[in-house]
Amino acid sequence: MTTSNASNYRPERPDVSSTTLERLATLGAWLDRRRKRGRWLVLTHDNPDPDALTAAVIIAKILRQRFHQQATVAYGGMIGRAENQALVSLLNLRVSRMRHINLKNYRHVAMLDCQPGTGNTQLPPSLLPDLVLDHHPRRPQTNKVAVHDLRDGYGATATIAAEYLLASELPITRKEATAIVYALRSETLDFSREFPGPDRQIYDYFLSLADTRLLGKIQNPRLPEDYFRTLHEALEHLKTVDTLVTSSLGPVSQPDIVPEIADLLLRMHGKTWSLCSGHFEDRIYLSIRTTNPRANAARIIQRMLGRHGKCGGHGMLAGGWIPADAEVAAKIQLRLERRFATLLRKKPDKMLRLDFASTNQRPEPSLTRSGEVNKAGSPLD
Ligand SMILES: [Mn+2]
Repeated sequence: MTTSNASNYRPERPDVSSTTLERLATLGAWLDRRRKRGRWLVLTHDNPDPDALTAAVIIAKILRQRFHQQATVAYGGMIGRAENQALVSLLNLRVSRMRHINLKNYRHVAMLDCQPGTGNTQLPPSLLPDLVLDHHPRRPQTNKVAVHDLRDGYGATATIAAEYLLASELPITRKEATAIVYALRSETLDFSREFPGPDRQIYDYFLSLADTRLLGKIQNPRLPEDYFRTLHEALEHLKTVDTLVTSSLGPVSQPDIVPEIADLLLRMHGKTWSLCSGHFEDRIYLSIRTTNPRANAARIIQRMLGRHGKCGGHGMLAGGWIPADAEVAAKIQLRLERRFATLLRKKPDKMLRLDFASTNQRPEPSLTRSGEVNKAGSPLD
């Protein structure tokens, strides 16, 4: 076979695992026993990321087209990142905010990229979903869910959903393929780490079906002024000790900016752990990142928050929140920073402010006699 033109290259359709075929059949049989057509609420975790949004949209399609159900995708919180907003708008993902949803109108609930009892969804604790697809560690309540498929070796829940899509033999649109590709890229941080699951194979196949022009637009969206304002604030509140870097933000306009800053801080040379926190609607949100593939970020955040908060994550990234009024937020954030340092065996008293403003002061440009800015010495555009 010759593949002279890259765009003609089409990887083979990945084999669908027997587990996927079995679970899809289980879901079908379970629905058959219910006879009546049900309305499904397909729920992501709060402040959903591309993985959760994509998995939910794909599963809703399968429920509609393969099982002839009615399905609505919904999420709590906000879609904050500009990339994620672009994902939804450019790919026309049909998703609703939970505040516009009346739970009573739904017979069934599916949970994607999350599980019951974690406190990061809008499902009341008294209600149990009927379907759960997730790649996070198993929670005890999930054992009571009628149909559940947990694969913690997978890099993304969207990979599980993509397998279901292949197994359902429904036609795949370019936009769906694009969403899956973006979900896998962002969730695996561009495959910077290998996963034992079939993520890479699924990714390669769906990339060949994706719209790369739209993908580019999603990955490089226009950023609101507010993003730069928060970035500025984050840079003014950097602290570091040894390989740790932290930033505590005041009130933020949307909680997703907290993990976004944590991601950015981790890129700082010589740093292997980052922590960012910010206050939003009576909660302190915090995110931890590490470059160490053998670390357990989820455990660190759990120990930081104790019983007061809710959190989740994996080895290299974790996030969570604790309730806090605006007046006490800064104090608690400081305590969290110190606890973070202590847990990673650094001395909290050695944490120093990284003050960019006082170093590297750039002289004000001087005006020439004609009133023009003298550009001498500045690099050419
Ligand atoms: Mn996920």
